[in-house]
Amino acid sequence: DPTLTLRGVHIYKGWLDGGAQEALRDALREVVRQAPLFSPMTPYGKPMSVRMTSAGKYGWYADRGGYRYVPRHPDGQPWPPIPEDVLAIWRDLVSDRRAPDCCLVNVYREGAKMGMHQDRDEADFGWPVLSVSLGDDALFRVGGTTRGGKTESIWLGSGDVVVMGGDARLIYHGIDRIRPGSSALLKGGGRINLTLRVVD
Ligand code: MD3
Ligand code: FE
Repeated sequence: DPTLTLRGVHIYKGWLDGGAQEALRDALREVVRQAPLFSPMTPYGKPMSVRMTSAGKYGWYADRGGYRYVPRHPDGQPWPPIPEDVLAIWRDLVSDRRAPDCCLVNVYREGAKMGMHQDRDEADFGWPVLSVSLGDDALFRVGGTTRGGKTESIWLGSGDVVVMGGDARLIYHGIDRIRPGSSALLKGGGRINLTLRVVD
């Protein structure tokens, strides 16, 4: 059962123990080796402060032409496979009948943030989105299904897993800031967030 539920968002505090976090970190090092991090461009032509890459059938990509899922890294190669440890978290908390198509890897250094947005580039909002936090703590903000309106915030720590399904699937959410130095998991500090999604 979730540790707590905030506006329909289910939060599993400390779902991954230290050893599982280290194994995931090491598997992601291989993903980043095969699919280097890049800074997506916003429609305004300013790069996002979060660096990204993906694993799976599709990766999320943004440039001045907009946001979309694409089958290849910007360097031309297909995205690497989603690590087995990551798929196991999805099977345990979401479904063993369908695997996710995309594992988006977001990397936050000190000062990086993600503005309030909805995740609506997927074909079927019936599938939840699952998020895994690794490394430094992050201040996660959730609102409602329309822009503006009241919001609530919660700190996410390393090993926490969040599942957004049902009415929560289309809520506005973002990351206001990270707390530098709060975790020793990642050499050089910072935070990694994985989001798993069914795309098509
Ligand atoms: C609530 N990432 O990649 S994960 C994203 O920590 C994104 O990097 C943030 O938002 C991060 O799109 C937040 C938590 C999350 C992810 C998807 C959601 C919360 C969500 C979809 C619907 C509602
Ligand atoms: Fe999002």
